[in-house]
Amino acid sequence: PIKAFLFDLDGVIVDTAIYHYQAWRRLANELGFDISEEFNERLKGVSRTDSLDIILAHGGLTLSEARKTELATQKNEWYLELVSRMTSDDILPGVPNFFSQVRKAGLQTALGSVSKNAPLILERIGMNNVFDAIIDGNKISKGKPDPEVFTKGAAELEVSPAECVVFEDAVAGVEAGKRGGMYVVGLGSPDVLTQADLVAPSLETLTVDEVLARFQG
Ligand code: B16
Ligand code: MG
Repeated sequence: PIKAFLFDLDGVIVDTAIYHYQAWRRLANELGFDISEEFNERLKGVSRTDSLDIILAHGGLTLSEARKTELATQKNEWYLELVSRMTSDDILPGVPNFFSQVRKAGLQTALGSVSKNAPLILERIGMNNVFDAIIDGNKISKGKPDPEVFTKGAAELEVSPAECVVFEDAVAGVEAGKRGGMYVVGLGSPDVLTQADLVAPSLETLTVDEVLARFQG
C-alpha cells in the first residue's frame, strides 16, 4: 500500500521557481547573455552550484572556483530578497485542500527539496510544522536527478520506496523519484515530464483518492 507522499517545494508547494529564474537571469544578463524560460526548465530541481555550471556553459564562460562562489552567493542574495517578501498567500492553489485530504487519508508526508533555503521558505509561508520529515539541501550531498533527497525522506519516515508517491514539477525531480523506486506524479506538462507515472497541471486538479486509486489499484 501507499504510506507516504513526498513533496518537492519549488513549483509544487510554492512558486519560487519564478524567483530562481529571475535571479539567475539577472546574473546571466550581468555576464552579458540571456537565459530563456525554456532553458530554465533545465535548472529546476538542480542544485545551486550545478545550476551555475549549466548557465556558464550556456554563456560559453569558464571561470575560477573563487569567482563561481562569488556569483552563486550574489544570485542567492537576489533570490533571498525576493523570498523575503513571501507570505502564506504564495502557497500554490489547491495545496491546503490537498494536505487536508492527505491528513484524512492517514498518509505520512515529507518534503524533498534540494534547496538550502527550504526551511526559510517554509517558515515564510507558515508551513514549517506540516511535514513529518523535512529533507532539504542542507541534509544531502547529491542534488536531483540523484534520488538521495527522496530516499532519505522515505528512510526517515521508515517506509519503503515502493510505498511512496513523489510530487514533482521538474524533469530532474521526476527522474530522481523514478530512480529512487517510487511512484511519481508530475505537476506540469506531459510533454515535458515524460518519465512521470501520472501528470496533472497542479495539485489543484488532483484528489488524494485519485492518486491512491491509480497506484494501489
Ligand atoms: P538553493 P526544489 C530547487 O528546489 C530548485 O528547483 C532549483 O531551481 C534550485 O537551484 C535548488 O532548489 C537549490 O536552491 O539555491 O535555494 O539552495 O525544486 O528541489 O525544491
Ligand atoms: Mg521543483
